[in-house]
Amino acid sequence: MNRQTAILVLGDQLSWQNPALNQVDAEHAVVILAEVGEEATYVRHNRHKIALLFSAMRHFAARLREQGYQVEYITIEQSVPSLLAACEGVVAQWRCERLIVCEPGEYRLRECMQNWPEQLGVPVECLADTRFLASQQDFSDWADGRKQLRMEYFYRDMRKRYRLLMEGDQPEGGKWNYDADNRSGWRGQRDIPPRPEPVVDEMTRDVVETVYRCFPDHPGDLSAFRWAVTHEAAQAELDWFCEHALPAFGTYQDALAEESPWLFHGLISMYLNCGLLDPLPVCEQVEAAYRRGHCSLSAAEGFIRQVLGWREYVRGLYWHHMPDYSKLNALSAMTPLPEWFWTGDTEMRCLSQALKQSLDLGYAHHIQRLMVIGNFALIAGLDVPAVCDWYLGVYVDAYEWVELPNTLGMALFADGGIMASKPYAASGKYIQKQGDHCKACRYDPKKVTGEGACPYNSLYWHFIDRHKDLLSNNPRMGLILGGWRKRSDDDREVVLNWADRTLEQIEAL
Ligand code: FAD
Ligand code: DLZ
Ligand code: SF4
Repeated sequence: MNRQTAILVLGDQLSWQNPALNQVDAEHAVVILAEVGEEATYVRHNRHKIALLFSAMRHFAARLREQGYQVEYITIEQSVPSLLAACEGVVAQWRCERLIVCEPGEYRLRECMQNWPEQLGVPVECLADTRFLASQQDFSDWADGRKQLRMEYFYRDMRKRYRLLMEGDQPEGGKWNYDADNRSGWRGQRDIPPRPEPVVDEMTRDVVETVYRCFPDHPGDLSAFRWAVTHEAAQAELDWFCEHALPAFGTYQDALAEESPWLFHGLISMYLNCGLLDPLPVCEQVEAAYRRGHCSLSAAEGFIRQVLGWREYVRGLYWHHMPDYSKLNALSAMTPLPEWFWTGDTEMRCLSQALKQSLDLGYAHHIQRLMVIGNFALIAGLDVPAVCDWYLGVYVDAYEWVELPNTLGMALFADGGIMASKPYAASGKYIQKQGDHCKACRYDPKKVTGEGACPYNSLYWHFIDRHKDLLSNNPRMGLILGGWRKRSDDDREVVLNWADRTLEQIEAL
């Protein structure tokens, strides 16, 4: 048996646009897809994420076979420990002369692959990932010589480059950004459309059973498995979103609702990030919905900004700053993660709901990730690597290129402001304004100290006080710091003492 070229397709590269698949004719290649313990357990991955990838990998392998590819598919039950071991076996079996792979999305794996030519005894070609709209070179060219790498300017360039929501060389409607229209809180103003029932086929049922058996200690309630595992099914999810949720997406983008984990969000990051959807057609479909009058400009712009702007920007930032970025801890945050991060058992209603759905469903929307969980981690000073590993493990859409800048940079300000112009720290007042959790909570968002006071309140001021020197260089923090300094010493002491007490009892909150 001889196939000259082995092609490794990683679990998050399940796309016909994968450049490794476009290098050689099917009859000369053997494609490797491998479910391996090392990838599944390098953090405590949610069973939803493992099941989504294993099932999508199995479906993609079936498609490849239909297209005439020879596929070597290794299941988790074969107990091949690592991707390298999987490649070793196949390269030897088929006497391959080289291995081709599209570059992985995580630095960790890219580093490992440096040694693969020696370990495998054949050349390894690692191809640039062409499935993003800005290459690493594009981002570096944009970043070079800039003092600050703000997303807004990157996004404007991307709008011009891809001619999305443009009128000639001007932004559609005259403004680049309609963020100010996208901040409504949730008070049950309208019906939230029910999501379609998931279609779980036999292949997915098998995977679910296997994942329960092989990953007994991981979080994730797979009785609620609802993810698409093929391109067509992911496209159907996007179609449903454009039809039913997009019109309200902008308005309620920052809302927090007791009644729904999804609100009007897209639920497409998991598909974009594993290759089942490509970003440009997604943006074009949303623009088309606006052009035919189906949604407002602020809804379409709000959505396109996330995919064309934030998603591309965080990836650029990751590769621009790695490997040093992952070690940053600008605020020296080291408090151990409370145990309830792994159960959701806290009486803080907003947090309990966000944690529970993250653990059970593998999903939380942006404001839950940023302003509920991330904000708590920031103001309580939780250990940065532990928080990042938690986020990387828990979400179905998490890969380090996207998780790390969002968590370490945006939520925890541990990069000292490379990503965010000020820390996203907020008190309970913000959470109360954005949603309806507080009504159902044992804590009172209006109380700062004393029995029943919302923990976010005193912790917020504790955060401001302990970082006042660092924050005083930040013009956007001037007003808040000024207000804090104007308060009497006694007043400040009462708040800080209560926050200390709250931190001492963090496990019992
Ligand atoms: P929607 O609200 O419908 O948004 C549409 C799309 O825009 C998303 O699908 C996503 O592809 C993109 N997008 C929006 N915001 C961002 C962003 N900040 N960075 C990158 N893409 C964005 N997103 C991930 O894909 N993987 C992660 O591991 C991840 N970790 C995060 C951690 C923290 C602390 C925070 C604050 C955000 C994180 N995000 C992450 C970004 C964002 O929260 C998710 O992309 C979004 O919640 C996914 O749900 P959705 O598809 O319903 O998004
Ligand atoms: C996340 C993940 C998991 C859980 N399992 C596998 C796997 O068994 N095989 C595989 O090829 N990929 C998996 N992945 C995705 C990889 O971790 C991902 O390709 C790298 O982190 C690079 O982004
Ligand atoms: Fe969250 Fe505080 Fe509101 Fe409770 S009172 S839901 S802890 S913000």
